[in-house]
Amino acid sequence: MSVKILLVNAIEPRRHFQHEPGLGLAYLAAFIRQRRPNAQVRIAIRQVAAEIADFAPDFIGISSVSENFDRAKAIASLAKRHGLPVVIGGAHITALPQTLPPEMDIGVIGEGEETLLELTDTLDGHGWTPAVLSQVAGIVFHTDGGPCVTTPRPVIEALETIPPPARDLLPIEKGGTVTMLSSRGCPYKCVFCSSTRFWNKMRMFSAEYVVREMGQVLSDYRPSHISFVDDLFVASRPRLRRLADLIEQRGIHRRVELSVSCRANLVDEELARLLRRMNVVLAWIGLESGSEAVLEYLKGGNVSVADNERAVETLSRAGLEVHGTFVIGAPREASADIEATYDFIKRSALADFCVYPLSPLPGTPLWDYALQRGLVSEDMEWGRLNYETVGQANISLSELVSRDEMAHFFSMFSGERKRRRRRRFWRRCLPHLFAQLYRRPHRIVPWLRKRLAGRWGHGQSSTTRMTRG
Ligand code: B12
Repeated sequence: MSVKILLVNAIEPRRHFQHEPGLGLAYLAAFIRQRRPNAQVRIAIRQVAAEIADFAPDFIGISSVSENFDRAKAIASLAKRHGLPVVIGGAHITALPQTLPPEMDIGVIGEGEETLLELTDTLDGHGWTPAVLSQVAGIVFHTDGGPCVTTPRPVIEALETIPPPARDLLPIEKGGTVTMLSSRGCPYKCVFCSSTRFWNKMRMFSAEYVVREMGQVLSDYRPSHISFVDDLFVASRPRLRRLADLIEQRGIHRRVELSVSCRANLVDEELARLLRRMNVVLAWIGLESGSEAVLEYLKGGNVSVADNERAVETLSRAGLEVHGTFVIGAPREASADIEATYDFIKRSALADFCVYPLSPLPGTPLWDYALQRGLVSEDMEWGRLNYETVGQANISLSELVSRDEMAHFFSMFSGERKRRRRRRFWRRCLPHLFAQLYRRPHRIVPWLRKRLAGRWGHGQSSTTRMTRG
């Protein structure tokens, strides 16, 4: 029997992310299709009911980060109304498997390819009975005694055995931005990051694998920009050198711009040169804070404010745009620390930046801290983890700065951000404006309207969301 699987990304329908849905579901689809050619897989974000009616799947697989878990529950209830088994996977259920709700049958913990394959085979075989499920590694399922977590499944060491994501199932526009991943995990343990604890250790696709996938993406989508959404693309210098050589040898640097994530303590002149050779035009860095004490708390003492300054300088001087992300609201962070972050940004060469409220993501030490203080719970309204909007609903970890002061600081940062983006827009737009005036003066108004609407971003939409989740 050929199994039919509908994979759904639990995203708030009203919220549009540039890179949605993530690659996670596309990796699962490619893996199942490669190992079980008869299996049929579809990926849905919206109109899930219509997809169920049209595709009639054997089961539904839902992917969810914590702040969208209530949305995931709603999708599961919908599937249950159609009598379908429901599997949940992703960052949330991996961090809190015991929160598996009755409307979901199985939670897949951690990396999902092998586990989903085994579940697909068992459904096809004896069905998902407790006896069968208790033998499947890396899941949580319901028993009379409550959620049962089975033995952890080891990660796939040979990443090369995982086929590239099934992008044909994703709504990717030709000529636009395509996201890629060249690694899983991060060698660092920032206090707020759930990803590094999700993946546990860092594994990287080889430079040859990455360049092969870039070649495929270029011929399938002719993107103007490839955005690598790795947690830390530059973690291995030897791989970076090999990547730069291979990209140049294949002329890929002449066909597409790239954006990647960096870390200040890894930035030096050679790294900047390697990124420029690969035609990386935009580098994101988690700079986090302008206060040494807060930076130590957030990042663990392996990067300093001086490192951050030098990194922004080095990359900007090499011609890259540097976008920095910062977090404020750490428990022991005082107003003076937040002012230090503001001063850092003011004196920096950052092309753009985002400031987020520190959020206690499940699976992180911050979650445990917030749990102790009764700020979060395992049956909470998960949307309160959303840190897109700063307001009363949000969870504030700060012990020293009031919500009103916090709101004041955020308006200060967004004021500086608007100024900086306006400056950047005109600095980028003016040369093109004069060229347009010279070449096609009669088309200047529609040309300007398009520029103003698109805000001239580098694979960046005006929602200012960086792929740093
Ligand atoms: C790219 C990215 C984005 C992109 C794309 C998002 C998307 N739809 O996936 C954008 C920019 C849109 C984004 C936004 C956000 N992100 Co984000 N994002 C990432 C990032 C960097 C990579 C995701 C990815 O593709 N991973 C690689 C694939 C292979 O892994 P995967 O998606 O986890 O899937 C694997 C397993 O989890 C599992 N699996 C996953 N789903 C399912 C489903 C089933 C049925 C099964 C069987 C298995 C399974 O199998 C897959 C293959 O092994 C991750 C960090 C990371 N490195 O993973 C953060 C991360 C997922 N994001 C995170 C967050 C918080 C967010 C935001 C909430 C931030 C915000 N406030 O706006 C939003 C919410 C977006 C949303 N999904 O609703 C957190 C989630 C933590 C948590 N506990 O919730 C992460 C872990 C980052 C972190 N530092 O902690 N993000």
